[in-house]
Amino acid sequence: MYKGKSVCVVMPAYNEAEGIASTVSAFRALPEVDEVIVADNNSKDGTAVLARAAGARVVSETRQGYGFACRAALQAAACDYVFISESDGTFHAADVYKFLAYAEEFDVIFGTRTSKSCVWDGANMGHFLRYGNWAVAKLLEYLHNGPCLTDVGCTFKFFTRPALQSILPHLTVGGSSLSPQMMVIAVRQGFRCVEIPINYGSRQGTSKITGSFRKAFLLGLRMIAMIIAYRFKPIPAVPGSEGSRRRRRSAVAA
Ligand SMILES: Nc1nc2c(ncn2[C@@H]2O[C@H](COP(=O)(O)OP(=O)(O)OP(=O)(O)O)[C@@H](O)[C@H]2O)c(=O)[nH]1
Ligand SMILES: [Mg+2]
Repeated sequence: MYKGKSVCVVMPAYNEAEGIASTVSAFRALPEVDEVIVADNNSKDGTAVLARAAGARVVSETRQGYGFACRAALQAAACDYVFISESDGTFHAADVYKFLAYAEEFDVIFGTRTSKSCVWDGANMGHFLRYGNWAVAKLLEYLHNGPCLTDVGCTFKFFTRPALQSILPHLTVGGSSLSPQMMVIAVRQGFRCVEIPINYGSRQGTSKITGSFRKAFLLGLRMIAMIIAYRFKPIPAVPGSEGSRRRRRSAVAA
């Protein structure tokens, strides 16, 4: 609980036996975190058993893919404040407090791993990934009138329950471009969004997405195509959101 709000952390997991137990335990060790939910994505290495033993609630997602697993994890969350993170030990559990510091002021908070001073030795964040994430985030910011965005691939994010309930039905990506889809929908629905720098460390276990230059490059292209395509899709601001108020103010002014 944090100031009367229940808090849960959800994470997708695909063959993360090496890091799952320590990752779950680190989040569970925070007194504010009420529940950790792991969406096991057909792991063959005992990830689900290890997650359960470490105290997580495990849900299964059989459709293979980062997006499918994240959406299953988010669907299972019933807390007031919902974090999404990763099960490979790359993020620091204590950074939950950085998000919570903004939780009363914002509906959706995105982490960014592109601040050099927060990137630890051994983290998979070389020049290509850092500037690539930054450039695609700037495209998203510009085309969708977002707040300052510098990392389109950071998978540590925070949602208030009403925002998550509104965003979830719009999520369609089953693969690795889910992160920018969540960002586009949150911004376009008019939720109060902000981005904050968080620590990014080395991963436990083997990388499945951005460990290879080719995979990361192709993923970047898919993200760009999606961000551009969404520019032409109508996504009305949710009534009562900051975006709808902004629009109403300009309508009154006109
Ligand atoms: N790639 C992939 N990841 C999945 C899948 N299902 C769940 N995941 C989880 O999604 C997260 C993202 O995959 P990672 O391999 O960490 O990819 P990444 O974060 O881009 O790269 P790293 O720098 O190695 O961490 C991990 O926690 C996976 O366990 C899946 O089908 N494919
Ligand atoms: Mg990772």
